[in-house]
Amino acid sequence: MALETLLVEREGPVGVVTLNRPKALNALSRTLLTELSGVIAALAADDEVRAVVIVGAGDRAFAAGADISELNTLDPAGAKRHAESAQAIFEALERMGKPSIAAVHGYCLGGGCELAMACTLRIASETAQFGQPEIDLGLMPGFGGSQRLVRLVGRGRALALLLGGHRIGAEEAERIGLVNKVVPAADLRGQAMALADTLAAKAPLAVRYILDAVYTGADLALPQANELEAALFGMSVATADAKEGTRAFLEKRKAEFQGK
Ligand code: CO8
Repeated sequence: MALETLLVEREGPVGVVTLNRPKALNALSRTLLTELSGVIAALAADDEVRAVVIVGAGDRAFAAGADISELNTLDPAGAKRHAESAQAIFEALERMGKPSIAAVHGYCLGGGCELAMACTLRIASETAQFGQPEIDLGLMPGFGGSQRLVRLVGRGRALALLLGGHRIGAEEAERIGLVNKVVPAADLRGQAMALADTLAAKAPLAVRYILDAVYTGADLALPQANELEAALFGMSVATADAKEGTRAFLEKRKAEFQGK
């Protein structure tokens, strides 16, 4: 598939997706979202891909939001459809069954922040700036941001960002739990790739079950969430990788996981 707005590369078991509209600060146009949908489906289906890293092209932004030039022509019904379609794409990313890492530098705003939040983990360069500035356009987030931000940083902090529309730096984003780690700008890609390689070497079925337990469990009451955990734990014990992992521990050697 020829892509206009994304670059997709493979580095060993890691799929690297570059948001590639640097002149528009990698704003998430309809074309980009459609291409992202296809790329996520392909990466999810490829058993050799064990982790995904998403980065922004150029030196200024991960992504500065949805493409505003496309937003002001939307009618209410079209806007709802657009939001639903982007939400489905971000859900597909979140529920891909393998970990994704947003490696964030520069602006990470609006839909860009919503995309980063749909990734499993976020690493930020010291230069990164996060925010949900939709309010200053007379809008609100529509790609899941009002929901994922609350889940990541808590209601009070989420409301302050959603209603304030202001930007916060990488250190504050780390302090409130919006990002997992802040690194020097020059180390961003290297550290994101190193983390992706570490996750890619884990037992893939156990990774899948943990992601399922966390994301599905978050929407359940604790007793049902614990039932889900027990069921997934039983499934993890049934894997060849669990036998290998426990045997390797007892034999004092490194486990060789096969994804079975
Ligand atoms: N969309 C389209 N183009 C953009 C965007 C964007 N979000 N952000 C920047 N650009 C473009 C600019 O128009 C400019 O293009 P050009 O060179 O052709 O004029 C280029 O990128 C560079 O930007 P600036 O000249 O503005 O650079 P500055 O350094 O002056 O400012 C900022 C950088 C502060 C990041 C500024 O560009 C900015 O405020 N951008 C918009 C940020 C924003 O409001 N994002 C939220 C967008 S709304 C959203 O994400 C809603 C999601 C839910 C939608 C639901 C749909 C139904």
